[in-house]
Parts: sequence; structure tokens; C-alpha cells
Amino acid sequence: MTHHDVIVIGAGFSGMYQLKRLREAGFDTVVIEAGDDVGGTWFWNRYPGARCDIESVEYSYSFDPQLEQEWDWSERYAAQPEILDYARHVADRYDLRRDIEFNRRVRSLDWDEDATRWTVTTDDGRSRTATWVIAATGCLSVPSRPRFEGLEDFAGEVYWTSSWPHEPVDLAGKRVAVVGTGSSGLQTITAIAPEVGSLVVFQRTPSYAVPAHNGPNERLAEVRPIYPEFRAASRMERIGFQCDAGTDLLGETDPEEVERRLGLRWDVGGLCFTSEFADVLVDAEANEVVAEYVRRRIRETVKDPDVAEKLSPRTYPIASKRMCVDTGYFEVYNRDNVSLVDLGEEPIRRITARGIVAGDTEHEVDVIVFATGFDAMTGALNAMEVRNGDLTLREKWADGPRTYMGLMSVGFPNLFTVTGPQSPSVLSNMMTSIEYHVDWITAALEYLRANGRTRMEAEQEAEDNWVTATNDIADTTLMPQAASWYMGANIPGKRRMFMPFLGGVGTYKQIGDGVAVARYHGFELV
Ligand code: FAD
Ligand code: N01
Repeated sequence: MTHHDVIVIGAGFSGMYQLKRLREAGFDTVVIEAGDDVGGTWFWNRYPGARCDIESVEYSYSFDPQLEQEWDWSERYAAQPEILDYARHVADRYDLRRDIEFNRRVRSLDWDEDATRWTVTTDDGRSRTATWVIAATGCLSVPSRPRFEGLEDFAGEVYWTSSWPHEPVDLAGKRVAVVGTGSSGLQTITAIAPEVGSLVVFQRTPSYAVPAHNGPNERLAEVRPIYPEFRAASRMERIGFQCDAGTDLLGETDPEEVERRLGLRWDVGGLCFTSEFADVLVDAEANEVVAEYVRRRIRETVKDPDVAEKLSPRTYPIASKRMCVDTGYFEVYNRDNVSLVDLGEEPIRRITARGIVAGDTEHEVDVIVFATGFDAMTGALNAMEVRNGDLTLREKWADGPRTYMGLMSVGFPNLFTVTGPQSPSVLSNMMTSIEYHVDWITAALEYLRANGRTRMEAEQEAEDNWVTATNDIADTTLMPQAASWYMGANIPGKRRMFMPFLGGVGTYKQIGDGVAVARYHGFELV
């Protein structure tokens, strides 16, 4: 059986950078990727309108100053084709593909304690071993495909935003339904509304959305000369990118001043909108003021007051679900060819050969687009059979994920997760969090090698404390109040638990650096 020092699973931004670092450090490394090219998220999610919601000067690698200088981002928020081009450019530039095996999905990982190695088996039946396995499998890489009765009877075309076809899809003039109004749904709806014949949107829960004010990337010229300092500052930010977060409390600020400052944030656009005041995520009344500001903006934009009300989120605090960054989403509902079905009033009963039955109405369509999200954070890890003797990761995590720092889980030695549950991951600029984890893991492996150690495992007490801390921090905020994918609430039967670490990227970095300096405190090195 072929043996490697390290097997990395996944060739998105995490796996690509991990390969580069390990190769440079002299580890014999192979990457296994289910898709047929690099890019991960940006390889799979090719739906119309897909783009990032963190500015491209932040949502890009920082590891190579030359790469930063040579790559041009055309827009403030780059679209999916450009981000995928970037991923491919990185693969070419560092000759990554020669160590990536595409079109292979890892099915199982089996730990052999005597040999101190993992056996990694792929869906083609091939097995190989590695001393270390790094799961760079993504937080949003396993689509959630809810069962809709009768879907198999539908005579038209069906698409899922999370696995959009690679060949062009022609929606021009067609009658299209979109199910789901999270970020993917909003972007798709906005992009296709002008070209389709008719569009009917099936909304279960409305989203808070702030304008992107997308356009040419004017900031790139400002940032390029100071990239090193700029990136260093981002690494210490709570969310891994710069928001100039306010320290004032909304609850203690004059209402006119609140209005003025929210207006300024709105005009700048983007996810920093909720960062103006420090109490928005912890004080329900402050949160409601910001939420109502967004609802008022919706009412100002959408001409039909009934539709505006249906589009206004009221059942969860703003920012307790991932906010959307939109480019003319609410304006779409002023078009004659667009209609909205509120599933709260008219639930989807079934799908027929002709379309979707919601309430008592059959909506006849040619195409159904599902934008129903992902089995987030634990989905890709639990999709594999990860086993150490009688213990499987899936069973261990049946009541929610348990990790130390989102990097390792007790009982599964020598297995690291990049942006795993209980790390800042999806609450941050993922590029910042990915690079931090990859650098941390690489440094750990170098340390172990230099000290003749071949086994590393999280300690029980460290893991227990970390899980408690992660939950305690979340409980001091309004975040657990939403039925969000952060909570696992979008997947039937999934245990509800706030999965990401909310303590902040900068704080997490300080803890992680301290753990490493203290010779990997909380980990047992053998
Ligand atoms: P992924 O990109 O998900 O890559 C994981 C790879 O692992 C995939 O290619 C998958 O095929 C492979 N894989 C998984 N399991 C297996 C297996 N068993 N065997 C073999 N291969 C496997 N984050 C931001 O910070 N800013 C944004 O603007 C932003 N926009 C997003 C837009 C969309 C549409 C989505 C879905 C997510 C977005 N994210 C964003 C989050 C995004 O997932 C991360 O930013 C980042 O791309 C994750 O990179 P990754 O390499 O960790 O994971
Ligand atoms: O998924 P979602 P997404 N019947 O889970 C609805 C990142 N991202 O792919 O809210 C009817 O947010 C569901 O309704 P409800 C970003 O981190 C970023 O849009 O569960 N409806 C919801 O409306 C994001 O948060 C960008 O009640 C059903 C929608 O489907 C994450 O990926 C772009 C249903 C799913 O929304 C996930 O976003 C895209 C059912 N059975 C993604 N099941 C950027 O802009 C689910 N829904 C960068």
C-alpha cells in the first residue's frame, strides 16, 4: 500500500495552501479531491450571480506578496468565474496539480494505532496510508437536499445552486421557480430575474440583506502598496477583515445619531453594516433597532406593501443568521415578471409534473432552482466513515461536534481539520482563518518531526474546556436564537449547537499562538 507523510482531503483554498506549505516543508503530501479541478466552493457553486460577500482585497490569499501584487481584482466583490480563475492561477503558479488526485472522493479513514497511521480509502476502492490526515473538506461543501414529495415527477429542468452545471444553462424566457432565499437564492434571483420569462420565489424565511454597492475595485490601488500591514491588521480583527468596528453602545446613543451612523454604513455597504455599535449581537433592543432600519429600507424599495412585509425578517435577530450582501435584490420584486410565495402562509405541498403546489395553488414552471443550503461545518467530515476501532467520529459527534480549537477531536489522533467546528471559520473572512489554520498545522508538524514525535492527539480536558467555552461565548449573544445553519437547525434531526467559535479571529489567533509556544498545550505529543 502506498504510504505518504500527509494526505490532505480537498483542493479548495484550504487544501491548496496546505499542499504548498507542506511541500515546502519537505513532507511527502498528496491531496485527494472529489471535483475535477481546484477551487472547492468556487468550483461547485457556479450559479448565476455567485460572488463573494467579503471584499476581494480581503478575500484572497496573503501568503505571497508577489501573488498579491500580480493579481488584479476587477470588482470590489469578485464574481465566481474570477475567483475560480484565481484559484486556477494559484494552482498553476505553484504547480500544485501534480500532487492532487482529482475525481476521487474519500469514503473512509481508519486509524491503525500500532502502525500510527491512517488508512484512507477512496470511492474507487483504492486504499493508501498516511501518518497525518488533514481534512480540508470545507464548511459548506455538502449540499442540503431536502426531500420534496413528487420531485421525481417534475417534467422540467431541476438545478441546485450548490452543484450548478459546468455547461451554460439557458433560462431565457423560461418560467422559473427558485426555492430558498439565503445568500445563494438572493444572488440567483437577482441575476436571473431580467432574463427569465417569469420567476416565482418560494420563501420560507426572509433574509436581512445589505447593499454591496459593487463596482470597479478602486480600493485595490490603495491597499496594494500596504498589503503586509493591511493583512496583519485583518488577522487581529474579530471577523478577520476590517470593519472599523464601533465601540459605542447603540442603547446609549441618541436615536438621531444612530440613524445617521447606520445611514453612513448603509451607504458604504457590505457586512460591516452591523459593526457600527458594539451591542448589536448581545442586546435584543439594540438589535431590533438595526433590524427595523433594514425593514424600513425594504419598505422604501419594494412598491407593494404586502410583498415588502413578506420580505421583512421578523422572527430572528439581525446577524444571527449569515446576512446577505445584495445587488438590487429587493428591487427585483417591483418587476412584473416576479412573484413571491410566502411558505409560512402557503407551504409547499408537493411537486407535480408541471410545477410546485404551495397552499392551494399549482405554480406551473419549466425550471426549478433549489437554493436550499448546506449541511454546514460537520457535513463533509461526517460524510466520511472516520473510525478508530469501535469509535466513529459520526457517533462521537451525534450530540454536536466536540473539538479542541476546531483542530482536533479526542479519539482521532493525527487528524486535523482546517476551519473545523469550534474555530472562527464561517464567522470570519474564511481566507484569514484558512491561512491561520494551515500555518498552525504546518508548524505543528514541523515541530513534531524535529522532536521525533509521530502522534498528536487533543487531551480530554482541553477539549471539554474548549467546547464549554465555545458554547458559553455563544450563549452570551443573540446568535443561538436563530434556527440557522450555524446551529445545525437547517438539517432535520441534526443536534442544535452553535458550531463556530464566536470569540473572534484575533483572540483565537492569540490563543492558538500561545498553545503552540507552550509546546502544544492541551495536545498529547507522543
Ligand atoms: P471548500 O472550498 O468547500 O473545498 C473543500 C473541497 O473538499 C471541495 O472541493 C470538495 O469537493 C472536497 N471534498 C470534501 N469532502 C471530500 C471527500 N470526502 N473526498 C474528496 N474531496 C472532498 N467565505 C468567505 O469568507 N467569504 C465569502 O465571500 C464567501 N462566499 C461564499 C459563497 C458561496 C456560494 C459559498 C457556498 C461559500 C462562501 N464562503 C465565503 C465560504 C467558502 O466556503 C470559503 O470561503 C472557502 O472557499 C472554503 O474553502 P475550503 O477549501 O476550506 O473548502
Ligand atoms: O444557504 P442558506 P445558502 N423548503 O442555508 C431555504 C455562504 N454563501 O446556500 O431559512 C423551503 O443560507 C431556507 O429557508 P430557512 C454564506 O455563508 C455566501 O443560501 O431554513 N425552503 C433558506 O432560505 C451562506 O450563509 C454567498 O427557513 C427551504 C435557503 O433555503 C451560506 O453559504 C453566497 C427548505 C437556504 O439558505 C449558505 O447560503 C452563497 C425547504 N425544505 C452562499 N430548506 C455570498 O454572497 C431550506 N430552505 C458570498
